[in-house]
Amino acid sequence: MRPLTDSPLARDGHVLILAYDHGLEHGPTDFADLPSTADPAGVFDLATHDAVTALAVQKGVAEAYYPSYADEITLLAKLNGTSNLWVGEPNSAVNWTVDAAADLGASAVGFTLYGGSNHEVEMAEEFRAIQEDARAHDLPVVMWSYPRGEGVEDDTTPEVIAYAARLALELGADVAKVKYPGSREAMEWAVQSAGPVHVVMSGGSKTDDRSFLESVEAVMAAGGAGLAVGRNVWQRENAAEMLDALGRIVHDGASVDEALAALA
Ligand code: FBP
Repeated sequence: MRPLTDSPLARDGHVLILAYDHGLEHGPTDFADLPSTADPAGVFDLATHDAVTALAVQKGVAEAYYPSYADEITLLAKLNGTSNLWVGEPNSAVNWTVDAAADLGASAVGFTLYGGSNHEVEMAEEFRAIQEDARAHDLPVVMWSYPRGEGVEDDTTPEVIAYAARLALELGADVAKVKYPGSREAMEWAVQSAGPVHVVMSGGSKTDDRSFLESVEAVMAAGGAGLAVGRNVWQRENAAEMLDALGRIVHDGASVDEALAALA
């Protein structure tokens, strides 16, 4: 387990990952309200913001854009992913090997595990191979730990999110990316359950400024390491200002009211 003080994913122990794998996971509808967001270059530009500690993208986007940004951006290679066109039990194709991601210059790798899916067993076995390859390359591993499928009625209850965080520890991830379980107390349970694994919140669909920032503040107060966020940043016209605000909470320990001052 690599502490965040020594991790390429963090600054001073705090994590602010910008996620942009939505073109695969959700499709172009995520770009419809702000069509400029379909262009990866705009999001790579955003990821050069001081507050961002890493950018998570899939292989094709990384191959096409990362070489031009290699000096400015820490690449988190998202190794598996599935389109929204898939209708079966939650599952995720492994699209990228650790070796190829390392060759491109990735500083960390990410993998989605759908605990509770009928495909959990094969996904956990795929994770094992990736985790061991990542250890060989000295790359930290972020688990998108998203219980869902037939075995999971509600994927954001405190019990499910604590279990999601624990799965990351049991299977050997360095960082657990989990959905917000609705309160600081529930997030504390997730953080405790993860032991030495660092827990970050998954951003979720775009919501109003205050509610979103309050959830981030609660995660930090609960002992979380930060967040990995996509739509709540780049779906906003004022995305850079939102990163200013997030940086204040995640890196500087500011309150929501102090952070809101960054949003004109
Ligand atoms: P958001 O902050 O936009 O929710 O992005 C986080 C993320 O994990 C992305 O990496 C991924 O594309 C998406 O959420 C998956 O969301 P879901 O599977 O819940 O629809």
